[in-house]
Amino acid sequence: MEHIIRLPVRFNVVFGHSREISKINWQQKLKFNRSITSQEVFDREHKYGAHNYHPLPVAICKAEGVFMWDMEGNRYFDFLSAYSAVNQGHCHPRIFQAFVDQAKILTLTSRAFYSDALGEFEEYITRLFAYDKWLPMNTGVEGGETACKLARKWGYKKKGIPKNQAKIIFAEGNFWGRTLSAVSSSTDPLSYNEFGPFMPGFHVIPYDDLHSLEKTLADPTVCAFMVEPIQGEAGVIVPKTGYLKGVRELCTKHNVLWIADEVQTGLCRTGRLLAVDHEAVKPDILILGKALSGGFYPVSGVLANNPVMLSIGPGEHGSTYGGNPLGSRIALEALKVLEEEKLAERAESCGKILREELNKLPRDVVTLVRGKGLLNAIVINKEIDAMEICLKLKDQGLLAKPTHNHIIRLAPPLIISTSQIQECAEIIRRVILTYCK
Ligand code: IF1
Repeated sequence: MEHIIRLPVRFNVVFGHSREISKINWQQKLKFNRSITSQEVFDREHKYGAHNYHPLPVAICKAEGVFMWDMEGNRYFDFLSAYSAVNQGHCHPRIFQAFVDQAKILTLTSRAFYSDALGEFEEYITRLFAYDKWLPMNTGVEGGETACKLARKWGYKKKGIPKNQAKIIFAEGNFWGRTLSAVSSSTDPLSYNEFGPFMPGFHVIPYDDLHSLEKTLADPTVCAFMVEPIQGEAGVIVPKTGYLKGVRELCTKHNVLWIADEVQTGLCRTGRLLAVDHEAVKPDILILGKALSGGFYPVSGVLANNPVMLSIGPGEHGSTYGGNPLGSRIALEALKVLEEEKLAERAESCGKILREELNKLPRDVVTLVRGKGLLNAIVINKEIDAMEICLKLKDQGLLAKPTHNHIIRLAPPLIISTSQIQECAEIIRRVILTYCK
């Protein structure tokens, strides 16, 4: 049965993108509201879709800036940002425009031919991050795969590692995706159990531990150390100040490539363009994804200088969609938005306010607050069910997801305003206070 959904008063909101939003025809957008209920959405996905996720029971049918709406027209603050893919806010009008403009002209050539868009993007991104070259892929995990392949090639060609003996070192608690390679380095049984046999040549050492790293890197068959500057999936684990500098020094000393996985921490999320900027260090291979397209399209890739990047030649790596003109134009605009809207500065200042407010919460419920910029987490007293808290937050108009049972990640789009951050901190406080004895 078709019926028009009447919007509650709170639909008339002030959007994160302020005046620019007029470019999107809001009336038009509302027409996409479906005539089914949230429950029907849950049931249909459950019936026809694989059961590889356990989503929060909320069915989203549209989003704008920092907000999402469900089938019944309830509005929520998005405190997940699609795992940091929508740093620029949902449906950013400028990225949307770039998307539409390019989609009308040329979307895909494959890399069998040149396109005018790829080189333009490559020039921009390599200048922005000061690397010689860009290798484009689509998803974050492909970025990780690419980095590992580059490191192995470099290891054999440049470091002189004997055939098939190259080792790549990872940190305990790492997460870089779901492929067989990625789960081969995982220390989370849920990720790797019964998916073996695993990729050989992968080794794991403790995170935030320079002593273990130094011992491991002395092995001349090690070609790379891959690490997240802040571990996301592990529960927003921030290493000690000086860790990244130490990693840089040790990798240089032992002629080992440092691969930084900035798929989640990169692109202004932590209050700097890159999380490694907090310690002013430069990885040999930098992996980017997620927010590189602001949520419009999967765009990922790696940056490296010539000695590393040119160790791979034609036919040795690639992807049908990698570096496509549509993705390239979207990513170009997504990067410009980050810069021009000063989203690193906003993440830094809003993050400070958020952590300040969260730190006022009773310690018997919120035992720890951690994070950088707008990549944050609260650790909940183990006796309390974090999922239940998230359901209460949802009822109060804020969407966040628990991880590892007792951690709640708090990562809104970076365009959030200071007054909105205050409003959200108040929602979180209200919910947390219901657990005080
Ligand atoms: C899922 C968490 C986030 C990543 C880092 C590479 C990738 C990711 C540092 C791969 C992906 C995701 C994917 C998402 C859950 C998720 C996640 F909950 F596991 F912890 F973001 F916080 N490197 N992270 O965090 O990127 O191939 O997915 O594009 O559902 O698996 P991808």
